[in-house]
Amino acid sequence: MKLSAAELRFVSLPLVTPFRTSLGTQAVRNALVLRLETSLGEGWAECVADDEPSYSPEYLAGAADVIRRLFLPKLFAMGELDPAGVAVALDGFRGHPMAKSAVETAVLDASLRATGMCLSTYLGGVRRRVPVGVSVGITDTIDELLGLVDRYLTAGYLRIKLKIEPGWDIEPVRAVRETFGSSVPLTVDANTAYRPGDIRHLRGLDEFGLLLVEQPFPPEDLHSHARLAAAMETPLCLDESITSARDAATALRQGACSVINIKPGRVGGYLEARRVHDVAQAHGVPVWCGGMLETGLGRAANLALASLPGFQLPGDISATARYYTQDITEPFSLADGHLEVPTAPGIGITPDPASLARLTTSTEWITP
Ligand code: SMG
Ligand code: MG
Repeated sequence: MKLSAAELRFVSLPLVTPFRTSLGTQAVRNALVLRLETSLGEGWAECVADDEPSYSPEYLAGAADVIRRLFLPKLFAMGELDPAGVAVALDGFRGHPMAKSAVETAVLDASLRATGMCLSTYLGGVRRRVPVGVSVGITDTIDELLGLVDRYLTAGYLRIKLKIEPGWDIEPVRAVRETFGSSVPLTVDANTAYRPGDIRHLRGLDEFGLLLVEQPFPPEDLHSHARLAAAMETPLCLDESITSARDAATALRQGACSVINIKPGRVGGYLEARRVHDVAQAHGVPVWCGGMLETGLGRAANLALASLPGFQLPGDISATARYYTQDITEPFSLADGHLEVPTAPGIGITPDPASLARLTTSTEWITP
């Protein structure tokens, strides 16, 4: 397969309601859509970086720059392009896993489309539909939070994740438990908002029977995660800290987590995501698929990933309506708390041309 041209497109999707986390509040999802033209046909992917480097060091304009100026020229120069060769070709460039993931996924999509295989089959998926949860942002009041949780439980979501931060942790969790009972699968995600001195406070979450506590401390601080994991009964899950299968092995060896949130963008692509899954499987540790408010392109590919056997907890792969009234692809909807794994070749979906055009803010065409 040979790469002949690439289209880089910025799209802007208004959120149905602003999404607040310990990192800030987001009202619009701007994303980068990549379309590659190859000798075997086209391939699509999105880059999940945000506008600003707050969740991770990557940001959209930077991702577009590194793809346009460094990654694509490398791939144009390759005689034979194949999915596994992308990471090897880009290995000399440090970091930028979300940008690398977008490029690799688009190559993978083109290659699988050409052979007629869907991503789930390629990765080793074993499920046709996957259980999904919903991530609930920080709200102004507890009442508002309870209203949202009620709505999502009624919609059928199989797990509720509450975003927490110092000052918004024990009380909202207690209110949700008191209102909806102890049987609702419940987790919390701090997006690195706590410090080592908060270990005693965080142990206060143990009384609520949470499935897991996600990423309380900064990404580099495996030591504090290991201390908390030893001090707490609730399983500890890492998100931001895990940027590769090697990181996963290190974190598990250090006892820094007993569950892993896998996001393909954060680890450099679906192939590395599968390796993270495999490392966790080898340790008997469950994984689940995280979310980055993906458009339908990323949502489709994440469903394929979540069909692998080690994905034992509901993912942050909510129905399209959780975030968007209008997406660039046809929407994914919830049935019985599950989303269906796409079975069409490649990532299994392409943008709807009219919706894509309507939501596009700029387009760039790149040739060798
Ligand atoms: O796509 O449903 C989704 C978002 C799920 O909470 C979610 N993602 O840390 O897990 C996480 C966050 C990262 C994005 S918000 C900064
Ligand atoms: Mg998280």
